[in-house]
Amino acid sequence: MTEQDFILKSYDSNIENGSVKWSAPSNIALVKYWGKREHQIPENPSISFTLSDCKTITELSYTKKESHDFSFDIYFEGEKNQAFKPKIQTFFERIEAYVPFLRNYHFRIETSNTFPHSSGIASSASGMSAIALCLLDIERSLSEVGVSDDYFNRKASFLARLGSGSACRSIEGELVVWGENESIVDSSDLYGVKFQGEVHSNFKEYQDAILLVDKGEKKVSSTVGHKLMFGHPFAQERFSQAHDNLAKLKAILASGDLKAFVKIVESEALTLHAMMMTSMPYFILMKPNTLEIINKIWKYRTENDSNICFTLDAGANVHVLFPKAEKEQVYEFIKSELVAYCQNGHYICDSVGKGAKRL
Ligand code: 2P0
Repeated sequence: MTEQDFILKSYDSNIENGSVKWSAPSNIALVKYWGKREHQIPENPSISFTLSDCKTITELSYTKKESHDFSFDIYFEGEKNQAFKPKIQTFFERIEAYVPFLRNYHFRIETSNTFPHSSGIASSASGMSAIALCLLDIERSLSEVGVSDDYFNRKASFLARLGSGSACRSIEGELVVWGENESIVDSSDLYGVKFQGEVHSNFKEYQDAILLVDKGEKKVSSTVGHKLMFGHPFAQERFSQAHDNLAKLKAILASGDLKAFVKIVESEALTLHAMMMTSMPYFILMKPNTLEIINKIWKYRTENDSNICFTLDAGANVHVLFPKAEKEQVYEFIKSELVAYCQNGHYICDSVGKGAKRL
């Protein structure tokens, strides 16, 4: 599909008001997106596990108005919020061509997260996908032609991408690919697609314990980090490595080879941070406790013949990934050895989920 396929051509402009509500999950990338071109086009493909419990819940109420400027109010966890306004304004500007009714309504956006606000967990993926889904739901009510579920999900992902790249991977579960790659049929730079390959039972209900090492605001935003991949000395190698890793991961997901999975996933996390450390200007988002945890995970893995591994987002927190079969032992290990490195002893227990839901 191309951008043209996502332009809403005709709609019923007589609907006065209404309200829709969606929950959308966060996701954790296994092969990382780092580097983008204009219009939120990724430099390389990525694949992520959709999470189950870390979610944003958004209600979008709309009331007809004269068609002039965009008009919206945001309430975050019950309180009127000004801080998110510029991001939503930019989002509306980017998507207006595809959802032309935006100027016809005043929107009241009420949103909340199931995870703590200042946890260092990015809410842009779940937040942008939730609002994109609400808009698509409104579009479905206004549209004069029926839309298939497939189109609905693709357009929701397409809009979410224009809000925040990784958000396009937060519509469906359990694994989502974003970015063209030879080994993935139907993959696209424009939206995320549900991974259709075979997935071995080893990867079903995979666990993700998110260790909150640092809940503070990041020193360098992801948007700035992506930009630093322009002219980065290792960029081209990195982009082609991501293509290879995705193809390898596809085979690993089918075979159930947990040892090979661990290698790809940890290498991707460290490569992501290596790109940050070798950009100009360079920066480090890991903290001393991030490294303490990584070393403890490696020790535990060797001593217990475990398949536990870690991955990192653009921050200091550690996502500890492990098969469901190891759940009990790994949580014992986390409680006895890793909690000490978490800020205020906080961590979140999550697992792979099935995607967004209409509420
Ligand atoms: C990812 N991250 O694949 C990578 C790995 C963080 C580390 O996508 O500028 O918030 O909104 O497109 O999606 C975070 O970047 O950036 C991200 P924008 P986004 O999940």
